[in-house]
Amino acid sequence: MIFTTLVSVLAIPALVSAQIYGPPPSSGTTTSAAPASAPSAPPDTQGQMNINVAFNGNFVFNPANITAPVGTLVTFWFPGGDIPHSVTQSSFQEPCTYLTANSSAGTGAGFDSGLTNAVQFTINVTDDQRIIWFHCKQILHCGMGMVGSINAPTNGSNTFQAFQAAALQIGSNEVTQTSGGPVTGGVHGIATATPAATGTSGSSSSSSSSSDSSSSSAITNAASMATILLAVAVGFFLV
Ligand SMILES: *[C@@H]1O[C@H](CO)[C@@H](O)[C@H](O)[C@H]1NC(C)=O
Ligand SMILES: *[C@@H]1O[C@H](CO)[C@@H](O)[C@H](O)[C@H]1NC(C)=O
Ligand SMILES: *[C@@H]1O[C@H](CO)[C@@H](O)[C@H](O)[C@H]1NC(C)=O
Ligand SMILES: *[C@@H]1O[C@H](CO)[C@@H](O)[C@H](O)[C@H]1NC(C)=O
Ligand SMILES: [Cu+2]
Repeated sequence: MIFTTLVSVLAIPALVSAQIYGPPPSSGTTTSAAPASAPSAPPDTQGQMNINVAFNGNFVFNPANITAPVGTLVTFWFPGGDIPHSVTQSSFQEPCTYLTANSSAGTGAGFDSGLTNAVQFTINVTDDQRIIWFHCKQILHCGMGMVGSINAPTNGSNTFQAFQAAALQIGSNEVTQTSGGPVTGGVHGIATATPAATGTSGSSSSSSSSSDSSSSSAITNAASMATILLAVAVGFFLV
């Protein structure tokens, strides 16, 4: 009887997260960054560069700044686990804000993987004389320095280091961005496909798992993490 009650209580986090995230979570209760279930980024090859998202469970891209000639495919490798991340294009002026179209500059909107995990997302560099800035839109991650750049100079005022410093300056004042799901296209580099589940090649039709997870907002994810932690705490109290 007590055992049954305990099991039901411990099942709550699984049910809650299943409702919010869509696909069922992997077994076991996870209260912190789960070990990556996706393979980490492979070594670069000719014309193909790879970046780890949330490398080793830390809120960073690795490498965070690369130099990539036109035509290079840059693939972002997202880990599994309970915390979705994103690769969202932004600008040097506003590191933690999605880059919207600018008609006076003649530029379109930025690329955005949407909040997701256990996927790959690929950008094709279309102009290596301009800088591609990006960040993770998960709540507070950008303000903690989860930003990156492609083709930023290594000296002067527009370095990756200056960009990351600007994001850290925003810190916890970061404005929460909702995830409307993935956006293809981009400026100076384009995503030709939405994120694809790890192990499969890019596809223009998004898989159900990536679109489900990326349609939840950052707030929903934070709230669900809080619920899970609370339910686990109640479970331990009963023991
Ligand atoms: C749009 O582009 C123009 C010209 O490059 C620039 O001066 C302006 O600041 C941009 N607007 C925004 C909102 O970024
Ligand atoms: C990347 O974009 C270039 C044009 O900038 C194009 O020639 C090339 O085919 C694209 N590569 C892929 C794999 O789509
Ligand atoms: C700045 O970097 C450029 C290449 O990005 C290099 O050509 C130039 O020599 C550097 N200048 C200094 C002062 O290091
Ligand atoms: C990345 O940024 C660091 C710090 O600004 C700099 O030392 C390094 O040279 C950069 N690497 C590339 C490939 O731009
Ligand atoms: Cu993140």
